[in-house]
Amino acid sequence: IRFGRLLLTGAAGNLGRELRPRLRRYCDTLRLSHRRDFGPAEPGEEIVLAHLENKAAMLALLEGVDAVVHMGGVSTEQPWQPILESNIVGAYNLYEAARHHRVWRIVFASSNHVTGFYRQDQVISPRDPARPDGLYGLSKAFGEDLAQLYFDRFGIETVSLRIGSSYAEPKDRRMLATWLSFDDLERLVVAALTAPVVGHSVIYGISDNATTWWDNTPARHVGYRPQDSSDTFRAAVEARQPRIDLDDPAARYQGGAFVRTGPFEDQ
Ligand code: 15L
Repeated sequence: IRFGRLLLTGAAGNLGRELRPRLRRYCDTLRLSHRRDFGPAEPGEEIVLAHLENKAAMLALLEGVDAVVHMGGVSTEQPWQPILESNIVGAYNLYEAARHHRVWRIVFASSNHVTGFYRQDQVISPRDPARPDGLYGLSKAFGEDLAQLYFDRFGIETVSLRIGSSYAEPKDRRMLATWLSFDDLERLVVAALTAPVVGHSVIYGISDNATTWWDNTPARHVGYRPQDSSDTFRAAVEARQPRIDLDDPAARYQGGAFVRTGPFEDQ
């Protein structure tokens, strides 16, 4: 499948930068958006800057778009105000604009922090209830609920990707379970864009790691087949981090350090 115009939000972010050259191969025009200037467009690209909380700007951003890969928004635990603006109001503005312009599919960068308060000795699936580990995870849970509402009411399809840890390499022991390689990120996004019927589907974004807390069986219809594994890095990671402190909640819960970081004033 090749798209006419694909929109990538958060194009200058960590994962946006990885997806930018990769997604160009799947469309005639890749529209790139971010809240701040990030340089010129390359051939086959167009740049439209927009703040997610600006409804008029979001309406203009989605005009003429076939599908959206929404990587934009706050991506770590932050104070309430930026989360409210980018991830709550911003997600609403995006779906309202999609409804207005009849955009048929959105790939939503959700996060494993929607379920960060499950323990690391539990294997859960996208069907288990949310257990956000902070305001950031909570805002992503809102985004997923929004996606469900816009499918049920308006038929706009979404695949919510509960991305684990997408970096060049796993950095610590937790990431042996949560790691998603950049090549697998591309496979995941392309599967989410091209699967014939998704309704609103939720899938964890992980490579084919031996250790895993997430069972993606309910999302097999998305057709994502990871080809990389954190196991390649296991020996090096374990040598670097020989011991884990089980008194530290970051070592017990799936959300890692997110379960004890946050804007709560008394912390
Ligand atoms: C996330 O949601 C963050 O965007 C990213 O910075 C990582 O920390 C990741 O989760 C993770 O859980 O490792």
